[in-house]
Amino acid sequence: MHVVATAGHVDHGKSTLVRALTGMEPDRLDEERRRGLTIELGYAWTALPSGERLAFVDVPGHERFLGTMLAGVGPVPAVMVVVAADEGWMPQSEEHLVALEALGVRHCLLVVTRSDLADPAPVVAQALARLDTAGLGEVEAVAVSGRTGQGLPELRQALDRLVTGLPRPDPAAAVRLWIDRAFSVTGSGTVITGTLPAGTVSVGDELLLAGEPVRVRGLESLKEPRDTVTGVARVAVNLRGHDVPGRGHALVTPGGWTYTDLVDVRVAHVGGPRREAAGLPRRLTVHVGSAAVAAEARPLGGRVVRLRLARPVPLHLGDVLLLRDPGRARSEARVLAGASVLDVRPPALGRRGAARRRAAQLESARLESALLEPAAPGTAYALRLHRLLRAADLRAMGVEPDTPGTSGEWYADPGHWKDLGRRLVEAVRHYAAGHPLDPAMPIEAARHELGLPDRRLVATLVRPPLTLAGGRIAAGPGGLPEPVARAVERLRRDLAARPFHAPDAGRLAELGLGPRELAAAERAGSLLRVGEGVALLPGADARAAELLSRLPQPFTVSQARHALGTTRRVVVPLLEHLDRAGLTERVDEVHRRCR
Ligand SMILES: Nc1nc2c(ncn2[C@@H]2O[C@H](COP(=O)(O)OP(=O)(O)O)[C@@H](O)[C@H]2O)c(=O)[nH]1
Ligand SMILES: [Mg+2]
Repeated sequence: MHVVATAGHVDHGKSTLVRALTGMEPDRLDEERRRGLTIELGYAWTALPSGERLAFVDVPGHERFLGTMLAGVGPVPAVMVVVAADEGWMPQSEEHLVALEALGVRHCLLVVTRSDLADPAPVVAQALARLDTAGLGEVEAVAVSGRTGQGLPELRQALDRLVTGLPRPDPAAAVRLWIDRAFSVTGSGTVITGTLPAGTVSVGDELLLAGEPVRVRGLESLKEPRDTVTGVARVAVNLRGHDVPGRGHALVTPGGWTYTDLVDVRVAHVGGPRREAAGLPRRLTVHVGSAAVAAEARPLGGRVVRLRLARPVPLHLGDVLLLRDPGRARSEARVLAGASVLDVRPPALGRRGAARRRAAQLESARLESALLEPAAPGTAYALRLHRLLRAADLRAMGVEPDTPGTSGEWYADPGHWKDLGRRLVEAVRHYAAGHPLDPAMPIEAARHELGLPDRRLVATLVRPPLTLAGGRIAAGPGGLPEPVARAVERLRRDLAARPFHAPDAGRLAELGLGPRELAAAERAGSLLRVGEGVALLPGADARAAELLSRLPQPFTVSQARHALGTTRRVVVPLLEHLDRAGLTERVDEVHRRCR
C-alpha cells in the first residue's frame, strides 16, 4: 500500500476530496462535522485503478493547527497539494509548501479543486509556477470538483502515477513508527496509530517506546487484523497498558536508532528571504515525524547549528528536521528552515574556537563523503566524525556497515587507524627504552597509552616490526634488529603469495639478508631455512609433505618440483630437508615416497 498526505489552505476542499475519492469520512470528530473544519488528522483509504491500495492522511489547513499538519505529513513520503480554483494560492498554501520543502518532500501532486466554481486554468498555472521554485521535483496537476465528481477519474490515474514513482522502502530497515494518535480500548490496553515509512512490524515484536520496551500485542492496517505489516503502511498497534506515551513519540527497533537530545545539523534555506544560520532565533520548535520538541539553537559556524532538544528523540544521521519559530505572530510564516542531521552524538565543545572548528570538521566530512555517498551518510562519513565505532554504534546512527570491521566489531577511520599504528610503534619503542631488562610493552599499557576502548584493537594494530607474544608487544620479532625485522617481513610477504618460491640471491641481496641475518631470522622463528640461502616460511615443510603425499608414490624430483610449483634450486634442498625431518624417504636413486 501507499500513503499520501493532503496539504493546502483551509476550506480549499481537501477533506471533501478525500471523501469523494474514498467514500470514507476523514473528519471523525463531532466538533469537526459541526464546524465543517478539520481539527485532527483524518484517515481514509481506497483502491486505485491499478489495484494498489492508497491511504490518505488528511491534515487541517487552518494556521492554528500547523503542528498537527506537520505530525501528519512528517512520516509520509508523498503529498497531494490542494488549491481551490475560486481562491488560488493562499497563505496556508504557502506555509504548507514551505513546510514540505523544509521536510524534503520530493513527491507531490497538485489538485485544483472547486473547479465547478471557477475556471481552474489560471490557478493551475499560478500554483505550478510556485511549486516549480520549491524543488519538490516534477509536479503533475489535475483539476477536479469534489462536489460534481468531475476530474476524479483523471485524479485517480494521476495518483497511480504518483505512487508508482515512489521509492520502494526497505522491509528490513529499522522501524520508526511515529505515533499520530493514541487511544485506550476498554479491556485491551492502548492502540497507537501511525504511518510506517519502512521496515516491518509483527505481532510479538519487542520495540522501544520513549526508550522503554513494549510488546506488539496486536496489529491492524486499514482496519484489517494483520500478523505483520511492512512499510509504507498505515498501522494501528495494540500495546499493553493505558498510560503509554502518545503523539510525538515513536515505536522503534531496539538498537536501530540513537536517542539523543543533542544534535549538530546543517540548516537549508527554504522559502522567503535567505536566512543565515546565525540569524536563527535561540529558541525553536523542532519537528521530526510526529514530534514537536522545544529546542535551543547554537550556531557553530556557516550553516552548522547545534540543537539542544527538550527531550531525547530517536534519530539517524541524515534525518531531516523542520525548524519553527514558536514566538512569532500567527499571521507570519512560522516555518524557518529544514535542517539535516549531521551528527547524533556530537562532542562537547570546550575552548574558544571549538565551535568554528567543529563546524569546519562537519562541513569537510560532509563534502568529502558526498563525493563517495550521494544518498545518505554512510560508514566513511560516520567514521570521519567518530574515528572508532562499533557495528552497533553505526546501526544506531542509521548506517549499515558495508565492509568487514577493522578489528572484530570495531570500525576505524582509515586515516586514524594509520595514525594509531604509528603511535603504537612509538609507544612500544619508548617503553623499551625505559624498561631495558623487560622491553616488551604490556598490551593493557599500550591500550591506555593510545586511549583505546578495547585491547583487541591494540592486538590488531600490532604489525611488523612489532610482534605480540604473551600479552606483550615487542619492537621487533624475537629481538631482531629493526632493519632485519623489516627485511624479513618483506620476504615473508613474498612467500605468502608463492610459498615454495624461495627468494634468489638477487632478491636476498636487495633485502640486505645475508647468511647471518637469515640465521637470526630462523632463530627468531620467522623463517625456515632448508638449505644454504634457501629460505621459506615456517611450516612450508609440512605443507610440502602434504602436497607430495597426494602424488602417486613413489615420485621423482621432477614430479615433486611440478607439484610444488618451484625450481630445482629449491626442491632439491627441500626434499633433503624433508628426508632429514622424516617426512619423506628415498626409495632408490631417483624416487622418494612420503612416510
Ligand atoms: N462547489 C464546491 N464546493 C466544494 C468543493 N470541495 C469542497 N467544497 C466545499 O468547500 C468547503 C470546504 O471544504 P473542505 O473539504 O472542508 O475543505 P478543507 O478545509 O480543505 O478540508 C465545504 O463547504 C465544501 O462543501 C468543490 O469541489 N466544489
Ligand atoms: Mg479538512
